[in-house]
Amino acid sequence: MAEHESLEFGKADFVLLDNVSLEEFLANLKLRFEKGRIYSYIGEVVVSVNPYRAMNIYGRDTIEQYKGRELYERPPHLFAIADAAYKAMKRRNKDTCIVISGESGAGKTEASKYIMQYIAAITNPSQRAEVERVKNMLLKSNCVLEAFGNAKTNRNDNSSRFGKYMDINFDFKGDPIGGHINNYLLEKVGRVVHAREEQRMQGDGLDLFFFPIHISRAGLNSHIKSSINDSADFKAVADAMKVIGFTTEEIHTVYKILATILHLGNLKFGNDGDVTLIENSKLVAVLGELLSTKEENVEKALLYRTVATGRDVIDKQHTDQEASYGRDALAKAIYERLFCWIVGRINDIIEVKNYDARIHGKNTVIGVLDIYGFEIFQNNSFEQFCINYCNEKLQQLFIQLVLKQEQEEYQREGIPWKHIDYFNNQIIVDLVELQHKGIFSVLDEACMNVGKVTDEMFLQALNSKLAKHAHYTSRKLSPTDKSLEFDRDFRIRHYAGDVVYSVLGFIDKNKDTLFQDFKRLLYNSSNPVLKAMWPEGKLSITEVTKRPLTAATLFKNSMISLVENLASKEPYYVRCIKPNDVKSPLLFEYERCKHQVEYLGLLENVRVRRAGFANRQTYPRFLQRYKMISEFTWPNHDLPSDREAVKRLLQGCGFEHDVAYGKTKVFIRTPRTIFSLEEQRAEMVQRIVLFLQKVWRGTI
Ligand code: AD9
Ligand code: MG
Repeated sequence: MAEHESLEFGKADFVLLDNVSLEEFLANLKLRFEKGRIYSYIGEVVVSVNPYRAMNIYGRDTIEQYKGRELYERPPHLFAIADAAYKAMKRRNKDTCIVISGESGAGKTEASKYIMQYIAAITNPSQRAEVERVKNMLLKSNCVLEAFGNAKTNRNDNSSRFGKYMDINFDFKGDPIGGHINNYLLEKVGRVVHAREEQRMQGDGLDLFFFPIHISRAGLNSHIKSSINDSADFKAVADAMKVIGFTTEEIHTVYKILATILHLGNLKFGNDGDVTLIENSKLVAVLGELLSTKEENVEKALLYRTVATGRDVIDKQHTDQEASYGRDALAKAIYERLFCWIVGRINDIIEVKNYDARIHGKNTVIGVLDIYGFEIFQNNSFEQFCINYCNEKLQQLFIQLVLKQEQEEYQREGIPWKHIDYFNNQIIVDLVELQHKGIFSVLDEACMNVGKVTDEMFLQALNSKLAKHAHYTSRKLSPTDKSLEFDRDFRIRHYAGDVVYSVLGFIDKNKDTLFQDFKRLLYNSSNPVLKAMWPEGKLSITEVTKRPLTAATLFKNSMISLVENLASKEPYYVRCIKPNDVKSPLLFEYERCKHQVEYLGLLENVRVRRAGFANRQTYPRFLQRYKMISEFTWPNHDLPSDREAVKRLLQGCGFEHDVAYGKTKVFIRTPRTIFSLEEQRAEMVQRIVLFLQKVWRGTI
């Protein structure tokens, strides 16, 4: 429970609500938002509402106020949770993680950055140069990843199009010595192939890389325009890359790849009878230059594919449609490869080096997870499906851990536990990921079929397998359902709401194939950086036999290992809420917030926490805070244990009925008891202060 806040700002911890109802919860959330109190607690979970304005609460002075303090000693803040995770790691030698969730635009990425900044600010008091270097790298890496991995969407101007999990490693002193980033599925369609407006790229010296001035059909979308295209920001990204340790050659290759993607977007195909042609063939020479390969090789890879028929290898000409498809696949693939390569290079540079666990003991970790939030667009496709599945997985983890932890604590402390009902979204997780029956399996099966399988056939397979599933509907299964407009739609009832997905593109995106010819083209580049990005291009056509894992399988596997990893650490949670859809700092859209509070399970969270005991503290800590209110404990007690002393204190105050004594902690059921203890404490503190003042003045 946070003190130093008057009730004028509402209740700092939702556990203290008089009644746990949706109405009271929202009234409190709204009041706090309107008073500029964007953070609150549910026990140790931070609830955050996006303020959509600059808040003066992240500066050095605020950091100092949170450093080393207990959660309830200061008003709710991200810094408090970061400090708690840090303390747990340092004092108890535990790996911890901070899981930030909430829908698109709710403030996850901003929160993750403040958390990192806080950790950077409170560590390395002795200013060791190597630690400073590592911290600088960790912070700078964010800037680079955002430049390449974020984009403007309808929901968020700076939307994360990739999921990021970052481990920070600490030495035995608690100072950062390195880190590691895992990135998850980069959503690249909106970014590379379907840009909406004409775009320009500007920046010092970029002419060298033949950046096209007008990009008519495709290009990087407008976020790159506002970050990378603007020369100042472009320079900031390039500088950050330099600081991290990218070589000039590497940075130039990055420019060249970006220029390649932009030029590919302008490439048009046509045909002259049976012959497929590149209409603006001048571009091919530019591409050859950018990719450090011969013009004719580029042309050939764009227009032909090599196929093995028995013993023979022949060149088969693409139709102009196939060539267009290949061009888009190439643009997406090199963008994704570039992104993964950047992450890999950053990892090489920030990984822990020269740490000998035999001498210094195990190095411990704080992980910070910032992933793409739940999304509902006008048109939802495979990417939204993956992103929303990811959010289901995280919700499942929250349900399990928050309940599990609570349950375990009661058990550990020998206190009886009563089960609280909540919606368990496992059924939706299963709908997506279950072997043989889940949507991913059905999709993989469709993709495995030889012969032409269409998206519509995939939908039929879903319908026949999932007709009875409570969370699945399609137009065929529910012809009168107005939300399902087209025969190619299916709808999932997600924990966070209904989403209608169009199956168009599912098969293609899941196969995520790139013609081998392109891989060989890039591998055979004389630019060593580019070549290193495409090792599989080494294989000749007859050597390529293994079917690569599908996008869905890769994503599912990465999610499963992410969840395993998080579950193995001590988790801390930040639950972000988006107050409105118009990015307004003033508007608290009641229905939108209500919906989020509901699906995030926040009310259940409060109930579990209270069911429960609103407050728990170790015996020594409790005494430290309240010992002045009882003659048995002030200034010191002579009872055999702190536990006994706390018992005597609480008996003396008449709270015996409202508490339980665990092995190491006292559990207090109702918030009122805590209030009352706090009041008595405040009164005593004041009396003591008055007394001391008198002593000082010499009147006693
Ligand atoms: V997505 O799932 O990546 O699309 P996020 O990450 O949840 O989403 P983000 O952190 O990017 O959202 O926040 C969106 C915008 O809200 C930011 O660009 C800021 O303009 C604004 N925001 C969020 N948090 C804060 C804050 N603590 N203070 C001020 C904020 N502005
Ligand atoms: Mg984000």
